[in-house]
Amino acid sequence: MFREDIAALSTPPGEGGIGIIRVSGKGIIDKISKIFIPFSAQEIGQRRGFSLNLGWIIDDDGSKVDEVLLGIMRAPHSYTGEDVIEINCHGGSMPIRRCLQRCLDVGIKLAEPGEFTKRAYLNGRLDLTQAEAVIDIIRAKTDRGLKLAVQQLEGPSHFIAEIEDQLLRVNAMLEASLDFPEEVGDLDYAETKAILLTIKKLMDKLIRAGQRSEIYRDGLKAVICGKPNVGKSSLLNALVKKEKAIVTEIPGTTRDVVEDYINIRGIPVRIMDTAGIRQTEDIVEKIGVEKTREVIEQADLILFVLDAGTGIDKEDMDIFQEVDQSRLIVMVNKEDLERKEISEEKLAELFRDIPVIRASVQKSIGIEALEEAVESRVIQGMLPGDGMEIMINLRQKNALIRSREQVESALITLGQVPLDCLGVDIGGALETMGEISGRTLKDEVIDRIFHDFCIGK
Ligand SMILES: Nc1nc2c(ncn2[C@@H]2O[C@H](COP(=O)(O)OP(=O)(O)OP(=O)(O)O)[C@@H](O)[C@H]2O)c(=O)[nH]1
Ligand SMILES: [Mg+2]
Repeated sequence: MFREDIAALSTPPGEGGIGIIRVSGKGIIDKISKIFIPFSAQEIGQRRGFSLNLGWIIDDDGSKVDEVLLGIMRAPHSYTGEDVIEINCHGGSMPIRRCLQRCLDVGIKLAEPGEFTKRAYLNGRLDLTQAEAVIDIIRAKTDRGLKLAVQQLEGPSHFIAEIEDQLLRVNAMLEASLDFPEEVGDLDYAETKAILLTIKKLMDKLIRAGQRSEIYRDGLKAVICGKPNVGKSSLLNALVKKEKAIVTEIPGTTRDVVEDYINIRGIPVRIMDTAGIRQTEDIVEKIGVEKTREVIEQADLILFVLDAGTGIDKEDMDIFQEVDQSRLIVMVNKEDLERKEISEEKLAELFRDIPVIRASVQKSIGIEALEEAVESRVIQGMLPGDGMEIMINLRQKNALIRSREQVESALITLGQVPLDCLGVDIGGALETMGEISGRTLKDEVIDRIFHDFCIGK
């Protein structure tokens, strides 16, 4: 298959120690030879295997553009599986731009986003789940997210392979009964059912792992809300460990949504402080309250702050009625005050089945308990322990859900419909599983997946 030679800047644009331009394709060594003069007497075309070559990128007229270090990785031992050259030039916008331009001058095309990784996939260096793991590694926001993505890179998830194996086994049993009924006899329904149930169980686990990975990949949106002056901004500052939001004793201080990223026990959390919700005639505050309602609507988690000093009043209860209680964590703040108005009985009565934390943000009490509550709230019922420490992305999860539907349909109709009807379900489930590794995916879909990558990757 003919593929053009491609080049792109693979390091972030802007100033840095070095900038790396990656070049891949069959003809690149000849082409780069025209614009590179090595310090050593040996031309790069004569270099075999892996080599590092110091020299100059030169202009048409032979003048020097930049001193560079050229890494050459010969096919097939490279990222893309083709000949790859990495030009390490000086990391400024001018040397990068000029060196890249020289590559284009000798007939190398600018790469599309993800094109290097796509070639690695097309050349069989990576399967689709591994290629997708590359994006997850680049975008990982916490240690835990990185660890899961790197695991995914190590090989096609053996759970997926296991499901495919089992489906193939059922398929083979089915076909044998259809084609050689005399020799094989009727399908062993009990065994088929047992295998299908095992498959379904494994799929359920993977889909749950998918929900967990979404959180590790995209982060969790958490909103701090409550009536004015309860200590919402103080809580934000305590969580992000800096004076991010303005704190005053005047109710109605915060108007805009103030947000930051934090890492709560490996879970990336986008935490948002909001204007206190109350009836107000102040135009600016009113807009703030509207904004608060919007972000609460989209939040995965709501931290509802109460004030031990004022007790629970109608304002608090109005907010409580308004928000989705299944996403709630209650925090009773200002527990350091002499006058404490909120009793244990009252909390138990009002917030049944909702985690409640007593805290004093000012005295740094309760922050750890809050983090613990966030963690257990998020991964409730889907914590590892089921051996599913893997990354499943949305595309893979959706394929699994569709495949599971076909397995379920096979389970329901098993023994009630002719065997070839059952074959349709099993075949369908197999085909859908193939989408995960890319085995049965259409080219347009594959193109779309790689377009999510950044340029130079
Ligand atoms: N005693 C005590 N005071 C606190 C505590 N946390 C916050 N405060 C005080 O409560 C007041 C309000 O704090 P903020 O963090 O601005 O409250 P807020 O909920 O963001 O207020 P608005 O933005 O006006 O809605 C400030 O004077 C804080 O110093 C606490 O744990 N104990
Ligand atoms: Mg505030």
